[in-house]
This record gives sequence, structure tokens and C-alpha cells, in this order.
Amino acid sequence: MPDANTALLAARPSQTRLSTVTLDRLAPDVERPAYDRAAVTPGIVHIGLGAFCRAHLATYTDDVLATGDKSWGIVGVDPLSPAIRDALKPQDCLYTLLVREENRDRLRVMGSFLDAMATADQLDEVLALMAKPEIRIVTLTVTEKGYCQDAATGALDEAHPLIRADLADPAKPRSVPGLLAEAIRRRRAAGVAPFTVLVCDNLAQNGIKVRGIVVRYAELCDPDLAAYIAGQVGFPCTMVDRITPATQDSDRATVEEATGCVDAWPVVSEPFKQWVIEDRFPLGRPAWEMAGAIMVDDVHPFELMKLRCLNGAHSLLAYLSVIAGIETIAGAMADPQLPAVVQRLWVEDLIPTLPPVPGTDIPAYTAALEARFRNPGIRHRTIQISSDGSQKLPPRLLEPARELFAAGKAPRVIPLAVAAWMRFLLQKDEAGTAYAVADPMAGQLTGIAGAHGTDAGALAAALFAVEDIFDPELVAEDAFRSAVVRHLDSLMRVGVARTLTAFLATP
Ligand code: CS2
Repeated sequence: MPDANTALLAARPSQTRLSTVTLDRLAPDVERPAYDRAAVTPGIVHIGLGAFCRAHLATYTDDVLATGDKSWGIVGVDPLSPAIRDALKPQDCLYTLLVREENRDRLRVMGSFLDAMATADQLDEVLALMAKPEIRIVTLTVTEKGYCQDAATGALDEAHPLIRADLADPAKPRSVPGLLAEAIRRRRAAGVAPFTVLVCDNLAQNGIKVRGIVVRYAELCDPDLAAYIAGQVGFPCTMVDRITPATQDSDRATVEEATGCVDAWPVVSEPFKQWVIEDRFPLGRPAWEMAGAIMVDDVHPFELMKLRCLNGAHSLLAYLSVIAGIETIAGAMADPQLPAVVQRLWVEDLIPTLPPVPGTDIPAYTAALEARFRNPGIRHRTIQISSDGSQKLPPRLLEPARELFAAGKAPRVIPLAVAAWMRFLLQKDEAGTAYAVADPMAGQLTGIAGAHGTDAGALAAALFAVEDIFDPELVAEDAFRSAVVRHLDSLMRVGVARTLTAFLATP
């Protein structure tokens, strides 16, 4: 990650930096915190300081703070690098959210993050904060791979290097499961009731899964703590949604021009946002429903709909687009064929796997998704979405494929998405331009791709054997294997456009 802070300030030394004292110098149409930030106290520690939480959790919480409940400020913790902390601290953790609608931009300075830390050089401080009684919720956006899971089963990957290191020295955790377990251990030792853990990443049954991961981690280092976590700590499931592409330098320039202040790390998002949360918070929670969150007893139907229809379609579009040299999701939706392929993915393979979703008309939901994908103001790069396929494919596409086979049907479009991912692992698009595969399993996966090159059958067979990704039950289905190989062979021989033409010609 670039050190935006240093680069930007060096480039524009005379400009006004966004901060508490410069808030009143912002352009008049910029929305700013409608409450006295100095009176707000922290109630939430958020792990993972990327763009998504700063567009989503931060907005809902900012709205709650504006209603007068001052006890739910957020302290952000970066478990990877200090870069975002270092960008935010000199601006008193204020930053600009640039909401891009089709015809206009809306700017809002967010105040709900009160402080920012990084475990790289502040681990003790972070653990001490997490042990304080006023911290009642720990929220997380660390991406799928951040939980050190085996993606195919969702269980703790006990051989993960960070997990092995943490098990050898649990008081100095570097992994997310290790951090949560150690913080809960410290609270328990101090007689402080445990915080609620709210996982805001795109995992199926995210709370249940991460609870299993943390309990298993604790079993391996402190079985008594494991029993305590299993019995006492709440991990409600939640569905989160807001399309938030990674910030580009051009966004920084747009924000500076529109607000009149330099912001080292603004965030760009679409207008839409959705949050569905299981209402199980023993130590209380912000009244997020006042900001539009939906509190329910069971998140599962909502989560399946979003994870499959939105994220599954994103993955399909991302792999086909990267190979074809299409840079953004909006660009993919302007392709003559890709929107029709996405429609078929929804109608033929994904919607049939969904249970009824309370209060939701699923065809209207996918129609709205299509409009969101087309938003020309959002430059959501397909290479960004292509990252971590080993973690994303199982919940988004492989699990629904398995369910279709279990119901006696064969998926029609999912094999094409899987083939596109396999072709993507060759690290060269159709024009011969090289790109890097970003994935925790990149070494193994690109090694396999390199060894089998252009032999579709051999490449698919070698990848199907990777049980961390593929459920053996699914790859035992001949119809699945042969469809993937057929599409992969076509993608390699004739490319994306002709493969899609042939695909769309078949009923
Ligand atoms: C995307 C998600 O990068 C990806 O894999 O599918 O980040 C997606 O944009 C969000 O989940 C939308 O809520």
C-alpha cells in the first residue's frame, strides 16, 4: 500500500489538511459530523481499517452518534500495516466519504472513528483497549482470508503460519483469531464480561464460522478459555453490503477540489447500503436501526441472497473481465454479452438455491443489483475483485453448485465462472498483458497453472484436487468436471467473446 500520507503532504505542503480545526473551512455543501465529537467515548473496537468499514459501519454509527447517544465511538485497529492509521491520525481520524451517484457526488466527513491504531507497533495498547469494560462490541472487516480459515470447510487452518506462531506465544498474537482470544482472556482475568464479536465479512454464516474458528484456536492453547468463549461470547451473524472500490489518487484529487481540504485517505462508495444484523448483543449496541439497519432473528436468508447474487456475480464478471482486458464492473456491464451471462447466473443457478427472504422480492433485488453494477461513477476494478479467489469461490459459487446437484439439477453458469478463474490463474490476459494473482494460495495455484499451461483437462484436474477450495463431493460430479473443462478449453483456444457467444446460443 502506498504511503499516501507522506506522498500527498510532500506534494502539497501548503494546502490545508482535513482535521478538527479545519472542519469549518470545508466547502459549505460538505456534510460534517452533526454532534460534538469531543463528547463521544469509544464503545466499539473495529479490526480492519480498509475502505469498506469506513463507508459502511462508520456511516451507520455516525448517524447514531448524531441522535445523541455518545457512547459508541469507534477505535479502528489495522492488523496488517500502519499505513491507514498514519494517514488518518494527523487528520484526527476524520476522512471524507465520496458517495458517487449517477449524476452527482455527495461528500460527507465522517466522525465516528475516534482513534486509529496498528497492531504492528501498538499490540499491547490494542489489547489493553480491547480489555476495557466500555468496549462492548468488536467489529471486524479483515476479508475472508483474515480469519486463517480453510476456505472449503470454514474451519481454522491449524497449519497457518500465523496460527502456529500465535499458539507458540498466545500473549503476543498476530492473527485475528489469536487477537480475539487473547483480548477475551484478559477481560475474563479482569472480571470484565466479554464483548460481542460482530464479523462484517462476506463469509457464509459469518458469526457461526468465526466463533468455531476462535473456539478451536483457544482449544489448542487454553481449553478452559475455549469453553468460556463457547459458552459466553456472542457472535451474531450479519449481512453487510455497500460497493466500495479501493481509493485511487484521482479520488484524493476530486475530494480535495470539492472540499477545499487535503484528505490523505478518503473513501468512495455507491449510494446504496444495507445491513442486516442478528440482534444478540448482551452488553448493548448502538441503535443502528435508526440509521436503517435491519435487526432480525435469522440473517441466513439475507446473507445467502447477497453472497450469491451480488458477490457471486462479481466474481464471475471479474474473472471473465480480467482475461478479456475489461477494467471495471461498469465496463463489464457495457459489454454486449456479459450482462446476459450474469442474468443467466442469477436465474438459472443462484436464485433456485435461495430460501424466501423476508420482505424481499428477489427478482427486484437482482434488477437493482444490475443497476448498481452499471453505476458509471463507481470505478470498481475487476482486478481488485479477482483477488483471493480461493477464499471467495467456495461460499459464492461452489456451495450453490453443490446444492443444485444435491437437488438433482446441474449448474449451467457456475462452471463457466470456475473455468474463468482457472484461466485467470495463467496471469496473462488475451492481449498478452501480464497481471499478478493476489491470493493467499497464489504460489500453489499459479504453480499448478504454470505446470499445466494450455492443457485444459490437466489444469482443471490438478486444481480440482486442491481440497482447500473444492469439496470432493462437488468435483466427483462428472457433469461439473466436464462442463468446467469444456469452458476452460474454449476460453484458452478462442477467448472470452467467442466462448460467451457460443454459451449464450445454447438454451
Ligand atoms: C466484492 C465485494 O471484492 C469483492 O469480492 O465482491 O467487495 C463487494 O463489492 C461487497 O461485498 C459489496 O457489499
